[in-house]
Amino acid sequence: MEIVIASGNLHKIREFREMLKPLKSIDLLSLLNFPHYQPPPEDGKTFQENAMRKAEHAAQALQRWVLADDSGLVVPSLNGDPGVNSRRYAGEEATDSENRLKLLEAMRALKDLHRTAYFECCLVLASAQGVKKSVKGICEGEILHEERGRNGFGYDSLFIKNEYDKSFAEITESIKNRISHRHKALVKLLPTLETLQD
Ligand code: ITT
Repeated sequence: MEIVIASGNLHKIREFREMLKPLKSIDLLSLLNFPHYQPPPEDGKTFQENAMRKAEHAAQALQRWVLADDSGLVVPSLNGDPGVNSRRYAGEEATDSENRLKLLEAMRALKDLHRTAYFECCLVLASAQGVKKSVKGICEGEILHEERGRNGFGYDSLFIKNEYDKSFAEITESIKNRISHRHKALVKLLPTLETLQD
């Protein structure tokens, strides 16, 4: 059966393709296959609210099964920023690199003890009939004092997972896909995905 990843973020789409490869009965599409579709505004207060909105809106509009992801980086010392604004942290049209620079600047005076952070990923699976399942995954670590590595996207080059000595941008995508917040959320969804029939 076909599932549309309700995302236009190429990096996320690639990670999902890789992680869902073992599910042979699922064919993945993404919003790139529906260039005329307009996603809803992401103005929820939580990742879960935003993921729900993305999933319900796309499932209704496309009349298909969809999987929506809302995710981001939470820094408790910054009162939870960048949080749900992770993509827009340095401004509506900000690039990943501008967002990272703003984060480094905001955390410049913070010593290691205050640099803990976590990535959160909320996934919602929905059809035109409504939401089927909602799950979340969290990955805890800390924010580096400078960027390290060139892989990944978003805040990967600033994030180091607890008990690891390489940033998410220094490890390969296939390793990230075995330990990330997105992986942890997806694992919880697998039993449901395996039961879906055409
Ligand atoms: P879609 O809404 O189309 O899925 P988006 O990039 O706007 O794409 P979000 O609203 O969920 O998605 O924002 C996610 C942002 O959080 C993303 O742009 C990164 O800045 C950050 N982020 C999320 N997951 C990440 C990851 O695995 N590694 C690094 N940064 C991540």
